[in-house]
Amino acid sequence: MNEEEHIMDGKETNSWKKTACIICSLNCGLDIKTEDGRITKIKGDKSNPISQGYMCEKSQRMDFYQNGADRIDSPKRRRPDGSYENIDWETAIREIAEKFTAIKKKYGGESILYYGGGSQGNHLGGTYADSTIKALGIQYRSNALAQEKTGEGWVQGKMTGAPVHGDFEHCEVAVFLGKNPWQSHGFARTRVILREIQNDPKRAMIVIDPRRTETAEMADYHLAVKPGTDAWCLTALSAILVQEHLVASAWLAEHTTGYDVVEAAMKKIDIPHYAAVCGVDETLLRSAARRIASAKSVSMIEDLGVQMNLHSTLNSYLNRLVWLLTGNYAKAGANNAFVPLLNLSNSSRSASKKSSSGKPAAPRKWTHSPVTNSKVIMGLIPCNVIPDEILTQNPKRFRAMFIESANPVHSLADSQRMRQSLRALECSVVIDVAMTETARQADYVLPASSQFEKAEATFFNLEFPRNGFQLRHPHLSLRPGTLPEAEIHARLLEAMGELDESNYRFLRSAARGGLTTYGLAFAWKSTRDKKVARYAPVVLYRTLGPSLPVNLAPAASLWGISQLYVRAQPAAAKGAGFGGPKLLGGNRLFDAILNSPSGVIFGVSQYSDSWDAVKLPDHKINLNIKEMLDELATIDGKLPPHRPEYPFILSAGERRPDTSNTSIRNPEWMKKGGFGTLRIHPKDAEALGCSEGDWIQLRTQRGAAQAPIELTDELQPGHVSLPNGHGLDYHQADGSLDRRGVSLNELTNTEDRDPFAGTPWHKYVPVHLERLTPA
Ligand SMILES: Nc1nc2c(c(=O)[nH]1)N[C@H]1C(S)=C(S)[C@@H](COP(=O)(O)OP(=O)(O)OC[C@H]3O[C@@H](n4cnc5c(=O)[nH]c(N)nc54)[C@H](O)[C@@H]3O)O[C@H]1N2
Ligand SMILES: Nc1nc2c(c(=O)[nH]1)N[C@H]1C(S)=C(S)[C@@H](COP(=O)(O)OP(=O)(O)OC[C@H]3O[C@@H](n4cnc5c(=O)[nH]c(N)nc54)[C@H](O)[C@@H]3O)O[C@H]1N2
Ligand code: SF4
Ligand SMILES: [Mo]
Repeated sequence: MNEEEHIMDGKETNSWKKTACIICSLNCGLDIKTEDGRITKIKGDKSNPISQGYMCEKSQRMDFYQNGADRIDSPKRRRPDGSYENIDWETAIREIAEKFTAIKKKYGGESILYYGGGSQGNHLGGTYADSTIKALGIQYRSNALAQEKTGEGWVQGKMTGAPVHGDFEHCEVAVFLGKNPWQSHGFARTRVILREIQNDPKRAMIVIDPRRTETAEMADYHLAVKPGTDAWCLTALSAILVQEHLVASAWLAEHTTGYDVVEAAMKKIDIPHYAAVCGVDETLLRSAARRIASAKSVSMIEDLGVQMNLHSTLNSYLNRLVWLLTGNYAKAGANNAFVPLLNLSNSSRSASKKSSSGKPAAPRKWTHSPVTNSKVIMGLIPCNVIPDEILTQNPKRFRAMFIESANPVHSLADSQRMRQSLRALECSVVIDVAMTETARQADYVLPASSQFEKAEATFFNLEFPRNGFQLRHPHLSLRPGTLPEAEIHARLLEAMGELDESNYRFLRSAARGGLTTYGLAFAWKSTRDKKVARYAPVVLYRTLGPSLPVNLAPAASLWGISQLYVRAQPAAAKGAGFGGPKLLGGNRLFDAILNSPSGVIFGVSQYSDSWDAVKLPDHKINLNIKEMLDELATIDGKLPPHRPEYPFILSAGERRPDTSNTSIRNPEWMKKGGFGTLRIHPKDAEALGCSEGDWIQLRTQRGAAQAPIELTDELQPGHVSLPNGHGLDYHQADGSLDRRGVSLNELTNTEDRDPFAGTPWHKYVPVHLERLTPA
């Protein structure tokens, strides 16, 4: 693809073009206009089948991402003094291929950690990374999901084996646990639906959050727990359901196993005591539990307030008990097993079972990390153990890291140790659009084309019963010097000698005959050429890619994904019109994806399909997880720790209108209001001798920072909060550094983590506060 083709394709015309917002997992459909390489106008795309024109104010910031001053346009190699020199692509690819191949030979592929693979807006690159992972024999992976969703994933595996999503549009009662959807979103058309629930007297909203959030403000029941005490609150809710005989007994008998064990545990719970520990009035707890039990349907969603907190895996279990004890699964308005186009957790599972060092090895399941022996969940090692897996003399330590579309130095606990870890490796590579905090520690940095310059998509497709997917077309020319990830991975495999023309030629000519010919040719070739099957994504890119409409080559892996989907999910595919003979159904779906710039409905399910999705014997849900009930039995004696030297609890990472993880780096996008304030209760401020806007010094066990304060009685006394994603080292075009706000993970500790899943306790960081400016 070249510049000329772009112009001929009419990309830079003044018309509205379909794309999506890249800031959060909703990826709301957008119509944009572009001019001279800039995104100049943005509105909601009414024809997007999922977002239907909905968007929030953050969508207006796309050009801050597209034209960030610290975007990179050349591969870079680190010099011994820590500065970077530009090198050409050929040198970069050759050196990276050589170094990683040598590391694989010397220590085995299990010594290389792959991190990332896509963030809130871009998952296509990760489909090609799969080929590099296989070529290098990489066994261990991690990404942001392993610092929030793995506890939930583990519990889910034990209870149903299927990921679920609430049907907030139709539920009678919505429960938000440690989740502030007004700001953070999390289900389609969030604010519209929140308003509908708020305005309908027959429906109710329950919010469990220590803070009176925008969502809590709208709620009928706000259970303002003390920070870190959700396990007591959720246990009390289940205990009330059991002790007041509010459980769905017939439903439980028909659809679940293990209720007797749960019932026995909940009968023992001293409800007034648990209410006192979590600080919620017992009467309010009881009325919330009764409201849940009396509702025709309940949808419940949990997020970082509990997933990055004490007892996080236990909380995920207790959350599920609340809606399962009341029968809220597999029906309209309740939680259902959505049908994904590509399962994000399965896709991150490593495939090869043998040692890649060339020596014969006993088949091994890569179920635990090599050094700390931490559980691999959803195919991922916990983010919090990464430094311990590197900064050690253990011979099994990681020797190299491949990082793609992620900023772990900034986003993972203990930035200082993450920096040390990267520098301790024998080789590290970062693929990113910008010169991030992580890129600044890597041996090689490869510049990716932006999400508006290449075909892109995400697999955050969580809707039920109608599920949709959008392939976004590129609308701006590739920035010179950058490449789409598909091309980067293809070049890496070729440089490693894994693929060449002999693997491609036949398939490339078959592709000219159309998808049916191609499909038959692919089936034939992949049985004769093992590499075609092994490296299918890159092979698709190199062979089918050139036959796709201009600039859509990086969408080629979606052909394979469409084929796998129609085979794995024939009922949902048929429901959406992609049934029939497998190859043809897959081809029709792929065609529809290519030709539906606003997105396509790829699956239509029945509520009863949620039962088929339950992977346990007889499709029955298991309620009895021994590890969780054992932990539950101990929490009484383990009240959240209080350390007198660090008397406040910091929520390190609140979602606000001015946060977007780190996808948007230029702090200029936040023009109004106090940027990066530490929110604090007026009484606490007074005790510290501070008033609005004063600067405060924060000190944790791990580090220190400074921030201006913002007084609010939305927080409880003793609880303070800082926004996520701030404190970036943003370099302006003239090279000057613009650093605003607190880089939170300079304050956090990797050891503060959940004992099961290793997820961090970022919402519970003990902190010391002191007024900075003298009174
Ligand atoms: N604006 C914006 N939206 C985003 C993002 C962004 O960066 N900016 N990021 C996206 C991403 S990656 C994610 S994962 C989601 C996260 O979305 P959320 O989890 O909803 O976001 P947070 O604000 O981090 O945390 C939610 C709530 O947890 C509460 N909380 C703190 N301590 C406790 C506690 O002890 N118990 C309970 N029950 N609650 C507690 C906080 O008060 C807060 O209201 O947001 C997504 N949406
Ligand atoms: N203390 C604390 N830490 C937190 C949180 C918190 O609340 N508190 N929140 C956590 C959560 S929930 C999450 S999800 C993580 C997010 O943290 P990460 O997973 O590290 O994700 P992002 O910060 O969004 O970084 C994404 C990177 O992708 C790059 N990028 C954008 N487009 C492209 C592209 O097309 N190609 C490539 N190759 N790169 C691209 C961006 O420049 C950016 O560097 O942060 C976590 N960290
Ligand atoms: S930030 Fe999230 S909710 Fe807002 S427009 Fe973007 S994708 Fe939609
Ligand atoms: Mo996240």
